[in-house]
Formats: sequence, C-alpha cells, structure tokens
Amino acid sequence: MTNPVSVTVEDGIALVTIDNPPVNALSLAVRQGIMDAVTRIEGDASVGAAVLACAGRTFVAGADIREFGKPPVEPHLPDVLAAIEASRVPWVAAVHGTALGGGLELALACHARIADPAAKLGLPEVTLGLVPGAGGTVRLPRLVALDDAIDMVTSGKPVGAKKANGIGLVERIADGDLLADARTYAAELNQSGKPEAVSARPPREVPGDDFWAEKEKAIAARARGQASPVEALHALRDGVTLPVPDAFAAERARFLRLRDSEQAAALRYMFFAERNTGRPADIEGVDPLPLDSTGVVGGGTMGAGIAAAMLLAGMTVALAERDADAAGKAQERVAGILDGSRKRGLLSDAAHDDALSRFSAHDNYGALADCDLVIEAVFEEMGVKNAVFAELDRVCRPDAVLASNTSYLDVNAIAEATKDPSRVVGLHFFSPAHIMKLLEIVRTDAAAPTTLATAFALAKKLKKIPVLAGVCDGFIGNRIMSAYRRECDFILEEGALPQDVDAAMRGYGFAMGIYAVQDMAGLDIAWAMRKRRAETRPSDERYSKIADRICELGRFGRKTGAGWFAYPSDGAKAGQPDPAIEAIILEESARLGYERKTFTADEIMQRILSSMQAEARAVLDEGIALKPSDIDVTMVHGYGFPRHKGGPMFAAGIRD
Ligand code: 3H9
Repeated sequence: MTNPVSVTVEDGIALVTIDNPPVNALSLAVRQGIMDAVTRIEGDASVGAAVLACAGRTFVAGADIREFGKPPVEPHLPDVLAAIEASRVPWVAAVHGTALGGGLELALACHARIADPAAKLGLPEVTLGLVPGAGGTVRLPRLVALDDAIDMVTSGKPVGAKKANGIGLVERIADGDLLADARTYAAELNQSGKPEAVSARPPREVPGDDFWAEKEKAIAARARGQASPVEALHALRDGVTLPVPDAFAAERARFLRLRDSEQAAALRYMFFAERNTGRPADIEGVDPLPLDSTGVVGGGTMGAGIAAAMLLAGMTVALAERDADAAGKAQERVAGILDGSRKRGLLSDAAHDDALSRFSAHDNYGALADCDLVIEAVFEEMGVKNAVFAELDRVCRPDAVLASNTSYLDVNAIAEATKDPSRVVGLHFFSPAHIMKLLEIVRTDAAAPTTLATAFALAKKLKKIPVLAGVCDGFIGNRIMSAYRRECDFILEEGALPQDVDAAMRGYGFAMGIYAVQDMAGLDIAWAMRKRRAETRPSDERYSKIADRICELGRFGRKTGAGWFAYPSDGAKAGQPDPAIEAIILEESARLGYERKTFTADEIMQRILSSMQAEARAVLDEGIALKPSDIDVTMVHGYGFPRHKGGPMFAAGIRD
C-alpha cells in the first residue's frame, strides 16, 4: 500500500500532505503516516515548522467511518494528535473543504490554524451517535467561548471559515493561495516561537452546575431520545472541569462506549444508506438532459416550493398557471420563499436577486416550449393531471422530460395521456420542497433510461436524496404511511385516543404524531382517496369510519381550525384534545362492539411498527422498492421516522 502521507521540506518548512481520496478520512494508514511524519520532522534539525495540509477536494473529513464496526487498531488518533502537540516545532493546519470530526480534532492539535475562506469546520460526531473521540471536547472550549463549543458539539453543525475566525477557532483566513499563506504563517511562527499547545491553555469559561443543568434540559428536549447530544454536553463539561489527562481519558471512554451502541449502529447505517440509494442498472452511462431550463405547472404550495428548490440550485424556472391572477399569486409565493431564505441568512442579497431573476410566472404554457424538464404540481386528481399532460405533450419539446409530482396516483395512467409515455416520470417531492431532502423517483413501465437519468441528475443538482420507487398507490412512503395510519385508527377504535397515539410516537422519537401531522397536511386529500377506493375495497376488509366522520363535519385540520384536534384561535401551536372527537371515537368503538382497553405507549408503538414493517415487506416483495435501506431512507427523510432508530426495516433487523 502506498503511504497516503508525504513530507517535503523547503526552506526549513515541512509540508505534510495527506492524500487519501475521496475525503482524506483518518484510516489506519493515514494515522500511521502522520505518526511517521512527526517522527521524521522531530529527527530533522533543518525543519523549523510544519504545515499540515490535504490533497484533493477537502481537508480530513473525519475518522474512517467504515472502521467503526471493528476493534480500534494502533496508532490511535488521540496518540497521533498528542505527538503533534508535543512536537518541538510549530504545526500549522491549512484547512480547505471540510475539516470534520477527527479532521477538526487534528487541526486543533496543531499549534495554529489557517483556513480557505470557503472552508467549513465542525464536529458532526453526534450525527453518528458519537461524541468526539480525539480531544475535541477538551481542546475546542480552550479556543472558543463555551456557548459556541456547546453549539458545535451538540448540534454537529459545521461553521464557515469566517465565523470560525470570528469565534477564535482559526487564527487566520487565507488571502490567496492557502498553501503559500500557510507556509508564510509557519515561517512567522518559526521566528516568533511556538504557540502554547491548545490543551495546555486554560478553558475559556468554567461555569457552575446550574449552567450545565439548564443546557442539558434544552438539549435533551431537542434530541427526542437520541443519546449523543447530551453525552456530548457531558463530555464538554468534563473537558473544562477535569484535569486535562482525565478529561481526555473520559472523552475517549465515552466515545468507545457510544461507538458500540445501537443508536450509533443505526446512524452509521443511515449515513451509508443515504449515500447508496438505488439507481437502476440500465441508466449507468446514460446522459441526462442538461436541465438548463425547467418548467413547473401549478404555483400552489408544492409548485412554488419545487420552483424555489430549482432556483436555489441555480436553475432557470418558468412556471405556468391557468390565469394571470394565479400566475401573480405564484410569483408572490416563490418570492416569499426566497425572501424567507434570505431573512434566515441562507442566501445573500446578491444570490437572492440572482435566483429571483431566473424565475418567471405565466398565464399560459408557451414559456415551457423549450424546457428540458417540466414538473406538474397541480390538483391531485387524475382528470386534471391528464389534461395537463395532454397539453404539455402538445407544447413541450418532443425530447423534454415530463414529470408529475403526484403523491399517490398511477403515473402509468398519467403517462398514457401523452403520445410518448417513455418521457414521463413521477417526482414525488415532500413539503416544503425547497427544504426536505427526499425525492421519490417513480419509474413508469415505459420510462426511457434518459428520462430516469434526468430525474437522478435533477436530484443531484437539488442535493436531494433520490429513492427509486415503482408505480403503486402511494409509492413507497405514502403507501406505508397509509397502512400505519389505518392501524392507528384501529387502535383508536380499540381504546386509545389521538393524543395517546401521538404521545407514543413522540416518545419513540418522531417529531410529531400521525394525527398532528394529518391536521397540518389537511385531511381532505386522503378522504378523497378513500372515497375513490371505496368501490374496490373488499367488503370484508376492516375499515375505520372515524376519519370519514371527522371530514364529514368539515374538519379538515389546521386550515379549517379543527381536525383530529381543536385549534383554538388563541394562537396555541399545539392542537388541543377535543371532546367532540372523543365522542365520535367512543361511538365507533360501541358500534363495533369493542370493549375499550388501555394501551401503553410501547403497545401502541409495537402496533405501528408491525404495520409499517408488514407493508414495507409487501413493497419489497412487489419490487416497488429496490432494497430495505431505500425504505428506511424514505421513512426517515419523508415521514419523520427517528434517524437514530435507523428506519423500520433496520428496527426489524432486515438488511439489504
Ligand atoms: C469522527 O471523526 C470520530 C472522531 O472524533 C474520533 C476518532 C477517534 N469515512 O458524502 P459524500 C465517503 S466521526 C469513510 O458523497 P460530499 C462516502 O461514503 C466522523 N467514508 O460527498 C462517499 O463514499 P462513496 C466525523 C467516508 O462531497 C464518499 O466518501 N465525520 C467518510 O457530498 C463521498 O462522500 C463525518 O461525520 C468518512 N468519514 O460530502 C463526516 N466521509 O463515494 C462525514 C465520507 O463510496 N462525511 N465518506 O459513496 C460527510 O459529511 C461528507 O461525506 C462530506 C463530503 C461533507 C465530507
């Protein structure tokens, strides 16, 4: 194996370069290579300072996650970092791309840091169910204020170079050539003397017990049962309160304990599952359309969100509505979304203006004539969709890809409304479309490889996770959701109330329960679907009428002020349990002859998980999903399944 770490010496400055594609992860060979570099530099009297840099697209992005399932092998990262810190010469970390996890810890062990202006630095270990394991929680709070350290370590979110410089995490930002600036910095330190090792400096703050208790309360509430954020806070507390050697040892022990936990296994599994969602073999090597210009039909919530997502990804978007009034409203909606992104600081003024300038709203389909891809996001009804596709077929370029953002309907039937069904595909976005990461790509029977390749290329441009699904009622996600929603209604008939079910789901780690979700999304579309299916429903199939009875009262959720819960006009965010709903549920139980029983939260979750898993197995058996991990990615990223539980298939022990 070639050594991924090289050392060159020029004018008394050693340049240590890590070259371990794709992300310079700290594999065994890299750790050994750095250790050898330290030894070499220690033994070379001509070296007065060292620069540590990386080849390729990024600085070290962390420990090698693939090694986590195996026993740790020497040299361990903390020992490598201790050797750098103890070096007789100053080491300068030259950071570009992302310095993450063990990568940032490596930079913290150096005596100074300089970053490319576009670099990002973070400790994302919590997202893998871990805490930093190589001194991050001991060194970080010696460089930055404790609140900043807590934010970084417990959220896992990276900070940009400018902020990193502002909070004291990096001492300099490169002005031109990162390596040249790093060498200059190293030469200066060679003259002025080696800065004190970070771990030898005092912590910036050492607050009392009340401070930690308050932080813990807030972090635990946000973590929804995920252990690592609170563990990370505890590691930081040890980091600033214990003697440094004890703090290092305590952090390492915590890291190793968590590494072997079920949550870490689930999160590691998710990390790879998200990057490995299935692409069909027949699109390998197939060129997608360029996606230079795109179109959207329908400027409601979904259409506007999809348009905004494409604008934010740098694409040009023409949106067609049925009349000038609707086009005007669509323009306002899209502008509102972009403005929201600007206000939240996600978009600079210039980037906002640029995105808006690439958008146009129209009261006819003429502007869609030259688009590579047009996505329809109109009312969820087959007749309406067919009319739109017949019109698109007439207006659009013959090679353009035509996509439907349907969430349930038969995309094969939609494709039949066109002369060339091979260019039709389903693209199921999730609301809000410019934020949610998941994109279900629904493969029709006739879809051409170019059509699918274009859909996957779109997902990549939008930085979304594509999951390939086959045609069926609800595809992967909505089909599984329909199944467990149905099961939840049965649980109501047998004894629970909506607030019990929602509390059980939140207790398991969902952000919201199924009934609060329905109230937020609106109950009317699912009602229309149930009515559509009524004729073909087998007469002996168990069917709960509770939801229908609620809809018959005009209670369609939040938008009508009432649904499964009541939403009093006093502005309270959470829905309130409603005696009127309880009365309906009790009547239905009585009508069906159920003696109502008390459910524990565990019993409720068991029923929900079993129904999800049964439907998921059917989805796999029918070839609707390519593999179990695609189902898990769908449920985690589209339906709020807690990521630290790995998804329903992972929870059932079913692997690819
Ligand atoms: C840690 O460091 C613990 C320490 O505190 C203590 C140690 C003692 N390992 O995401 P991409 C692969 S915990 C192995 O598509 P991007 C990835 O699977 C770690 N492999 O690219 C993919 O492989 P493939 C803390 C890794 O440009 C390829 O690289 N660090 C690792 O969209 C490209 O990845 C993290 O949590 C890894 N660490 O994003 C950082 N990272 O091509 C995790 C990536 O075969 N990584 N791969 O599918 C990331 O967040 C993103 O990968 C990154 C690049 C932002 C770096």
